[in-house]
Amino acid sequence: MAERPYIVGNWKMNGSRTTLSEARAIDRGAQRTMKVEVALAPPYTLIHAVSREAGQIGVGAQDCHPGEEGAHTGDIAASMIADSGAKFVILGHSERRQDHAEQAELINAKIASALEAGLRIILCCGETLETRDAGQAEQFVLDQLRASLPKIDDAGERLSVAYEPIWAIGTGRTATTKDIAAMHKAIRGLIDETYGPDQSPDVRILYGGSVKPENAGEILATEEVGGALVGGASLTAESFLGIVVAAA
Ligand code: G2H
Repeated sequence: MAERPYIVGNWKMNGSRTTLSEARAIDRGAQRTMKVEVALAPPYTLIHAVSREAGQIGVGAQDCHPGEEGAHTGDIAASMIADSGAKFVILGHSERRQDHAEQAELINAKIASALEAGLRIILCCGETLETRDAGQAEQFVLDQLRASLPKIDDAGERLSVAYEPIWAIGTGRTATTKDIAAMHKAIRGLIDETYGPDQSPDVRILYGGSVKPENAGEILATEEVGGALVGGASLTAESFLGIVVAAA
């Protein structure tokens, strides 16, 4: 079993609210809490600067292009992200699936490219409220993962899964710990089947969706929750480090 909880900030496209000085403050705070693995995915424009200065936190990207290089105006390849100092990439986030109509085929190409570039992956999954209300959440999430879990021998090293119910993202609503536990248990079952007993215990399953200092302790104490992917509450060092402390 992965020993330390993994707390990852996803700064999304929050412009002036995402600064190098806030990243420095997060890094300093993380140095006081070695029991937790802390990471941050700033926008592309800050990856190089943050990774040059970071002493403690892992730095990653929020997405990558599936190709290695070429004429793709405005896109960033996984190898370029790795060259900037990033160590991981978030893929399959519901905001990418929704805003850019990303589906498994594209996400899988991105995963392959990221792995080739030596990056670790945080693969996101999660259902809509409609799907949950129809009683199909578990089947939907497992199908999403079945379609994208990479066939690799070192999943324990390279892969985390983030369960983020779409209806809980940025809404202030969180899933109940009962719902989280049930979904994470189902995901663990699939990861066991896919990667076997040697690798599976080290694949962390993160929860994401309105995690904040006030609810982090309870969520992180839930069975099979190996950490959190945090959006809004990662934008200030104060609230993000509140979550880190709750995880310790
Ligand atoms: C879910 C999460 C981070 P928030 O997208 O990935 O964002 O914590 O703002 O719900």
